[in-house]
Amino acid sequence: MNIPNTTRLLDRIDTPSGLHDLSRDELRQLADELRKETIDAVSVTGGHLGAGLGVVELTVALHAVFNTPSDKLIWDVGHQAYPHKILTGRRDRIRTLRQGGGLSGFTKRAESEYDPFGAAHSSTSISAGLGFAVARDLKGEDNNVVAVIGDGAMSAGMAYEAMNNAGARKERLIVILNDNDMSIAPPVGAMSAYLAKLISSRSYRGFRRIGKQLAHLLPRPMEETARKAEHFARGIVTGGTLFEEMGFYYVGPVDGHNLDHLIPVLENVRDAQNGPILVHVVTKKGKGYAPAEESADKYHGVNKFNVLTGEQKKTPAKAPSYTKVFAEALIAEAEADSRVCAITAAMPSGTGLDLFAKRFPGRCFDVGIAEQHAVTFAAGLAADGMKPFAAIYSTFLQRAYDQVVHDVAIQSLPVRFGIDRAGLVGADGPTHAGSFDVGYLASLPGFVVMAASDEAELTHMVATCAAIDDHPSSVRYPRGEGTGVERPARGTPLEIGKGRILREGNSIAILSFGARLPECLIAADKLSGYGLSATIADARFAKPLDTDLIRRLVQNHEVLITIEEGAIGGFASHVLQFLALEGLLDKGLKIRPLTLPDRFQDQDTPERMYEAAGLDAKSIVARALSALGREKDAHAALA
Ligand SMILES: Cc1ncc(C[n+]2csc(CCOP(=O)(O)OP(=O)(O)O)c2C)c(N)n1
Repeated sequence: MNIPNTTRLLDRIDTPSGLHDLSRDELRQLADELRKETIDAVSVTGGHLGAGLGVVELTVALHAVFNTPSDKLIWDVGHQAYPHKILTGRRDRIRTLRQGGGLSGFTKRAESEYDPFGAAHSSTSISAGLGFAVARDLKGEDNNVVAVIGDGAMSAGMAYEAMNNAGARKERLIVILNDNDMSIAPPVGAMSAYLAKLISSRSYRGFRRIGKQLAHLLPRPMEETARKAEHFARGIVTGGTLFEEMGFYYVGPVDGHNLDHLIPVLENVRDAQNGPILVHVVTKKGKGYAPAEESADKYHGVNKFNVLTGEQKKTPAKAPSYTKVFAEALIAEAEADSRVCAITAAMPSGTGLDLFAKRFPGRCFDVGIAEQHAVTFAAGLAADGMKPFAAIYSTFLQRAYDQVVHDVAIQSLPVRFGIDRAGLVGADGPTHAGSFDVGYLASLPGFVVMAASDEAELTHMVATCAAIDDHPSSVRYPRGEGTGVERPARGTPLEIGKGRILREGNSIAILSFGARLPECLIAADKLSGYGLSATIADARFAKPLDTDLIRRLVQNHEVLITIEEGAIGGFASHVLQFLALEGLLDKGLKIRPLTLPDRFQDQDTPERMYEAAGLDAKSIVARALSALGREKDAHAALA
């Protein structure tokens, strides 16, 4: 990998069309340079590394064979697209990945014409690809459409819905199944076992065999050899695959790190004339970088790191993460009650359930990237007397909304939701922000909706969820470290629908729902500098609301500020609805609902994002002063 700077091919390539004239040897060299560049870039930005390293050769081969951007290349999830970004005119900004104002860590339409479809949530690429293929045919155009999907992403229902649709239609669509035998954690499920069986039962296919396989799809008259190839391709010789049964031509398995195999196979597939084709490409997550290849998670997501040693930069934690607190609180509940069990949708370490699984392997279920199934599976467990906790990030639970409504809420089943990554998440940006869960859960009759303001509260709320056995319930908590407060080994169930007052004042009431509470306390201190005393309350519940508390706050204060780490339509909407119906807004109350802004915020540090959202202490102070007509002071407070 020691390539003298003067002969670097990467320096000569501005767009992928530059790959079309390179020899095979040059493409191999380019792949080495691309791998090195990806490692160097991620070492200074942090981010997703293992997935990108695994597709370096595939990325080079795809851009060498296809003609992007008129051919559409759709990466599933998009976390493996850093090498693609480097080759598609974004190399000069690659060290801004995931930073404020920089490149997104995923594919993004607004960023480049080479990203025809944005992603970050998994398993969408085949559906989107079919949309592109149908649109192309309706418009009478002839470009190729290529969707690259991982084996982990193949655990989601959406992938099968798309194949079911595409396999019965006849549009030309190429699906590359990038099989690295990893999700974030090792993959789970029958499909994963099936793919492993396919690989172990067949040797890698080079272009000669693939060429035969595809012969009859090539633009030539049907000949005897082609007819034989038809038999061959349809699995009469090799045994049919699940993909063939679903109407795809299955091609593979192909060694995804061998350009001599990959390129001719892709050329054949490109020139095939009709129907959906699935190319099974076998790769290694973290390929070509020893620390990644050797680590358990293959460097799925990393902090900044030392390229030579692979050692990641760690800022010493001042407090445990909310994720860990959730897991420990849940373990404490499970120790006390054998009916407590836990479900994750392919995020055992992200949700802390890896800790739970260590203690209670038989009561922890990783269902794969299958949030919809996870929720209805939990509903089934609840319906038969278990106490399931579905631990799912706010953003990923969006995908399972009908299951939450139809299978859980309407049946009033006591499924407990541990909603991690609630609020802004920083570097992962708008696709991963936990903005909407309060809106979409608190609108459901009978749901108990809580938000934790610190680790002790989270511990109590987990206990509260465990105790609620006749309704669905949820507790949301943010990404990252807690406040460092002491917490009990096991929580005590809270009184449902009751908030708490932390500080009594008289002119301004600040009612917080969630983890902005420390900012509210800072704001109260600042307000005292303006001669104003603030009451600080922690609502704890968005549903049911603590109406006594709200009534008290509006009766004794001139200004009421509500604050939450969520979009419009969440906690404040419920407060306003209550106040309006009770006529409490008729008497000149000055109320200021602080929510996330009505736009998708691009990635940055969480602090800067909250500042931009107006949910930091300074903004709270400014809002309060402005509500009192002290505009000059408000302006100064923001400085
Ligand atoms: C709906 C959804 N749930 C969970 C995730 C979190 N997630 C990101 S990548 C990933 C694993 C994907 O595995 P695979 O498709 O095999 O890609 P690889 O990382 O191995 O290249 C998961 C679970 C997600 N992006 N989307």
